[in-house]
Amino acid sequence: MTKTLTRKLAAVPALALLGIAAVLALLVASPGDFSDAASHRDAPLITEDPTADNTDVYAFVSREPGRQDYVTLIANYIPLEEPGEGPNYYHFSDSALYNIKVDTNGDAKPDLTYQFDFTTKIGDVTPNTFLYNTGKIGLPPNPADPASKYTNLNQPTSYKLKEIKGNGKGQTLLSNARVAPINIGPKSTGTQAEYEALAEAATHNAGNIKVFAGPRDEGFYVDLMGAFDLINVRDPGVDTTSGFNVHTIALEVPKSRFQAAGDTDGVIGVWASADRPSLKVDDDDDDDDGGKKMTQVSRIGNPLVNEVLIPLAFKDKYNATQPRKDGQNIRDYIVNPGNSQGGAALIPILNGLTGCTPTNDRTDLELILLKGIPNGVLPGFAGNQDTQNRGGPVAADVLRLNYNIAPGADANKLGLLGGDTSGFPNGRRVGDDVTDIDLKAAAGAVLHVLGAINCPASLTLGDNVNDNDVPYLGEFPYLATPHNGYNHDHDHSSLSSPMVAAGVGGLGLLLAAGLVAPRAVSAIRRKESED
Ligand SMILES: [Ca+2]
Ligand SMILES: [Ca+2]
Ligand SMILES: [Ca+2]
Ligand SMILES: [Ca+2]
Repeated sequence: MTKTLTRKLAAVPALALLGIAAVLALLVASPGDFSDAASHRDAPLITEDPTADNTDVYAFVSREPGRQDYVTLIANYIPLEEPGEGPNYYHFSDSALYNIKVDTNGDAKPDLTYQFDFTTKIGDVTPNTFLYNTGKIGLPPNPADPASKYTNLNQPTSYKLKEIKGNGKGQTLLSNARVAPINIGPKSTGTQAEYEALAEAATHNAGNIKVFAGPRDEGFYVDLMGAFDLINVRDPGVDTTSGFNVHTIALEVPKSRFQAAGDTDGVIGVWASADRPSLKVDDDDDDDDGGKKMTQVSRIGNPLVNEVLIPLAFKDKYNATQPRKDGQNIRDYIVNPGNSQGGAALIPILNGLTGCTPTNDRTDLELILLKGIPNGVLPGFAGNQDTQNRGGPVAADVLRLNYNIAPGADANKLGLLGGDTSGFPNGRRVGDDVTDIDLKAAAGAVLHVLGAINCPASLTLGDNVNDNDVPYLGEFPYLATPHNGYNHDHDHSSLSSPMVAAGVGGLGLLLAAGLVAPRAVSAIRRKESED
């Protein structure tokens, strides 16, 4: 792969490549049908700005023993970050704001925003070197003080963390808090255990909230290389993100804090974003006429929506708009992709593979991705709340978590589709195989198990990459130790293990029955009878 292509690939949010591949396939097949989108098939705007590019967001009840009263929220940035990219390693941008947002009352407006504002000092030990560190990086002298600096670190990054309420009032939770350094190599950061000790010193306590910021292993595993080659599925697939890192912000927040911010039913909606100052140079003097007004340049909720369901022509606008507008802006792309986008959209493409995927009237996807699962559908959902994971009336692409569900003892990577109510789309855990879940669901798996359609091929879809390249942590911040810049590879040799067959458990059947509720079933049957 050429450097240019690698960089483009690195800049595109993971699953976007599936969508691009689909579009390319159509361009090859019938160029005349897609002339408008052809002008948009270059990387969307945010791919020019990887440090502000959201890759994934996670929300789940903490799985660490004794932490069941807490929810872990994680947002990752910088797609396919090369661990050895020195001497000026990737770091959080000083001019961006990084946000994890929580809606407690279902109106798709944030009631709690956790906002990270980073500052990197270049040449903090000495400006008279080209190096990131001037010796082996050591633990801060006063680890209990978040502002105490690592030793020999010549480009330290720190941050201010604010918690902003729905009314706009904020409080500062941390100031000058250190970010974990890059895992450079044995001379700079020692053994893996020594590096992880450095990283652990970047987990801070802000009252009863735990906070971490720094590099981590990219926890999202997927065969982008196969997908990008015109959906060239292989078995086993190749974990394209193997050996790459991301930059992570993570919080562990007590459930009581959501309740204090207005949650009454145990359901929260979570999304992450990045903001940049909007710049405007409008006269010919040398003054900077740009204001300090911040503009959202990236966001993510569910791990499918902008990447594969939103057409290229709308992707930049998606990143700039707010979830509360999703009902009017993007619902039609999700529910009626055949009508709104035509044959080049993912779901019609999947129909080309299965021969049985409905391309319109996808109320099943509307419930999973935009509205949440309504009350009474799943007996496995615990608590006395009046919803399952439906947070409220406003359709929005946010990750909905019912935190009354305790973590499952044997987590199924297929989440709800595998009968595990503590996994995606009830929140999302770091190891959930969202590529397989999303592809199956988009192809009609939920409708199939209900019996609304006969589409067994939908159950077989997946990228045949079934696990991360390195083990996740069993404790906060859960994502694995970042790959070492000096000694890492992307050779994918760990992926020779045979594919694990994906099953749909009994609870999955119940889910399907509820999801497709009478409205969706009748809509699909009506469509079929018209055909
Ligand atoms: Ca709200
Ligand atoms: Ca990984
Ligand atoms: Ca709620
Ligand atoms: Ca997979």
